[in-house]
Amino acid sequence: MRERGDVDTELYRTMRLIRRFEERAIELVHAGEIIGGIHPYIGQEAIAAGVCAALRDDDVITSTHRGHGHVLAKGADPVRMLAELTGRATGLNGGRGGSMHAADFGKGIYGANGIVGAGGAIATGAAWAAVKEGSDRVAVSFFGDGAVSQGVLLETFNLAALWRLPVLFVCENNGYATTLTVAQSVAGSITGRAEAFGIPAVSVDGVDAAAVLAAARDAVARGRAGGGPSFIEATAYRFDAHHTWEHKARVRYRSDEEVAAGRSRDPLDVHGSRLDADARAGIDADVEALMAEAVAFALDSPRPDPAGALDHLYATGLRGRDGIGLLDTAVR
Ligand SMILES: Cc1ncc(C[n+]2csc(CCOP(=O)(O)OP(=O)(O)O)c2C)c(N)n1
Repeated sequence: MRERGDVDTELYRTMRLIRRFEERAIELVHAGEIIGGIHPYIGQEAIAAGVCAALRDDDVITSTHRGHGHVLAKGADPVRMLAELTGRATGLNGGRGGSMHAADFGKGIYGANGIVGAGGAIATGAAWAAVKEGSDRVAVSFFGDGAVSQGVLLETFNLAALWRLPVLFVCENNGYATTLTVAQSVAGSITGRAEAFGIPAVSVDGVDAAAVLAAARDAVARGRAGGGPSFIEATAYRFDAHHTWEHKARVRYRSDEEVAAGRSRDPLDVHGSRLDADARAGIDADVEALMAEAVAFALDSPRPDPAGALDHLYATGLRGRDGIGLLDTAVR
């Protein structure tokens, strides 16, 4: 458990940071500074904040295509994270990973991931490694409702349960996989998938950070004590587009009424109302200043040197094989 400050204050600070990070990132997408766009996490902040508040620095998370919130909540530097999204050499991963591949192994962040469902197996491998080394570290895999019928995830549930691994599966049910509703894509129930493997599963209000934190604490304690995997389904509403591409394409799959109803319950207000108004305003101001610094740092930073485009592709000592075009000439 992180010891920094009062838990309620820290939950709000994390959510506010994620919210403003996303809003500033969207501005940078529209300004042409973030190539390819992003998948905004706005509306789901309580899930990343609540789960990561139950973790220690040496615990591990794996994330998704909608990963900024998880990465920030686990402790990545927001300044270098925004530089990463804008493809700058000063970014968390030298500007090579971008929005969907940001990682910080030193903080236990084993990466956002563009492949739906893939993070589950990686987190479970990290949990297995933790057991092997005799530590009580746990691993968390975040994924969306669109991942719950992916074969890799179901195979992962089996091994995690069989080997009683300290992994927490967190399904963020925001009602949609791109434009497909849960009703159209999920047979049975989401928690039922975990229960079929004997994994304890709960559904929580993913708009309430305190409720998410309480469920995550139970699951993490079970994992640390050798009780095996757990599963949390956290329901929330994605306030913005599936991807910023939608801002131009204007795909119509949610009615204006539905979006307005979804946005009417804002996780920042649900939890922020528990804070003293002055304390909340102070956090908002701090975050504002931090994000102004992050934007300025990103825009002032250089882009990576194209001459180093093939750096970091191989572990030290490995070389590209002869006869495969680009590598053949460039690696030498
Ligand atoms: C294996 C795989 N299949 C399809 C895609 C394309 N894809 C990207 S995001 C997405 C929807 C994912 O929905 P969900 O898991 O509910 O997460 P959300 O976008 O709602 O956060 C899909 C199908 C992909 N990235 N990976």
